[in-house]
Amino acid sequence: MTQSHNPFKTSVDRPEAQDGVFSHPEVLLANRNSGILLETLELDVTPTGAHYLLNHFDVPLLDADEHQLNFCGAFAEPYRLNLSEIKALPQVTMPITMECAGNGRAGVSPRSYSMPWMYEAVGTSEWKGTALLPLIEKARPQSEVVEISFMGADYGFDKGIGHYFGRSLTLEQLEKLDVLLVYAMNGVPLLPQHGAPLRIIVPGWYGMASVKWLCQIEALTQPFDGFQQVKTYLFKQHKNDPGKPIREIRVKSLMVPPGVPDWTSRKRLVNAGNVELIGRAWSGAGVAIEKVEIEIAGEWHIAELEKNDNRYAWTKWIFNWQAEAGEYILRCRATDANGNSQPLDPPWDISGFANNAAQSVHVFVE
Ligand SMILES: Nc1nc2c(c(=O)[nH]1)N[C@H]1C(S)=C(S)[C@@H](COP(=O)(O)O)O[C@H]1N2
Ligand SMILES: [Mo]
Repeated sequence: MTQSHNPFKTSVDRPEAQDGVFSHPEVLLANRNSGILLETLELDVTPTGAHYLLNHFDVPLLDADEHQLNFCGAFAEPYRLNLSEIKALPQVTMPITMECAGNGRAGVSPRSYSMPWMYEAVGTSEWKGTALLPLIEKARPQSEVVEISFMGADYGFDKGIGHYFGRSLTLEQLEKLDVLLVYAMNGVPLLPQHGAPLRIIVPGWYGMASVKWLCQIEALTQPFDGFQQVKTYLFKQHKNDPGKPIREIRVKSLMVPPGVPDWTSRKRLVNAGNVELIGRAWSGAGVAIEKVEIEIAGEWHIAELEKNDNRYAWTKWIFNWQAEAGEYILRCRATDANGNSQPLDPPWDISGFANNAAQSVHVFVE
C-alpha cells in the first residue's frame, strides 16, 4: 500500500487520443437509456430523474384521459378500465428496487449490440397503484387459461421481427408475486419514459417483466410466444442453447464510490482517516439481505446493515474504514437469507445477463 506517486496529479492513465470511433449502435443505445448516478445510492429512494431507464423502442406518448386497459382473450368476463376507475381502486404504495437483467454486461466478450451497463441499471422508487391479481380474477380466466400476457404500446423491430413489447406470467406466478398495476412514481404521475400512464411492476424480478405503457391484459390458452418472452431474456451458454428464462433478481450490492472521481476513469481520490463507506444490497423475490462484506487490501470485513421493513426494497449498509495512504481496489459482496452470495467473477452467459459479480472501486488514499 505504499505510494510512490499520486496518479491523480498525472495523466498516465489517459492517453491523448485513441484510434477508432465509438461503435455507432452502442452509442445510440447509451444515449437513449441512462443509469443511476452511483452517489444517489446513499438515498432510500432514487430521485425520479436519476432512476435508470431502459426503453427498447420509442416512448409512446399516450393520453391519460383517453387511455383504456383492456382485459381480453379467454376471460369469462372481459372488461375495460380507464385511469380514473383504476385510481378509485384500493391504493398500494411500495418502495421496490428494480434492476435491468442486462446490468453488468459491459465486460462480456465477445458481445452483441446491447446496452453497455456497468453497474447503473438499478433504482428504487415508491410505486403507487393497485394490486393486479384481483383485477384478473374479476375477469374470470377460463379453465384452459395457462398464461396472462401484458402488452405495451411500444412497437419496433429486433432481429427482423416487428412486435409490441410484451411479456407474460403464468397464473401460478401471478398468485405468488405481488404484481402492482402502477400509475405513479415517487408521488407524481408516471413520467412518459417510465411508462405513463400505466405499467406493471413485478417486484423481485428483473425489470423486463415490468411492462410499461400497458394497454392490454390477455388470457391465453397457449404459452405466450412474443419476442420479448421467447427470443430474449434467456440465459444461454452458446448460440444454439435453448436457454433458461431469466426471472428473479440475483443477490447484489453496490457502494457509493468514496471521495472524488477522476472525470474519465472514475477512479477515486480519498483523504486518509475515517472514511464512511455506504451502499445498498438487494436480492430477488423479496428475500432479505443477511450479510454484506467489504474487501480492503485482501481482507473481508462485515458491514453493518440498516433495518429494512420493505421486503422488495434494497437494504442500506455502512462500514467505517480507517483509510491509510495507498492504492486500493475496494469490493463489496452481499449474501441473502437463502445463502446465495455474490460471485467474485462474472457468471457470464453469452449476453452478459444478470451479472452480479462484486463491484470493484479503485481508490487512491493520500
Ligand atoms: N413496454 C415496455 N416495457 C418495458 C420495457 C420496454 O422497452 N417497453 N423495458 C423493460 C426493461 S428491459 C426494463 S429493465 C424496465 C425498465 O424500467 P424503467 O425504464 O422505468 O427503469 O422496463 C421494462 N418494461
Ligand atoms: Mo432491462
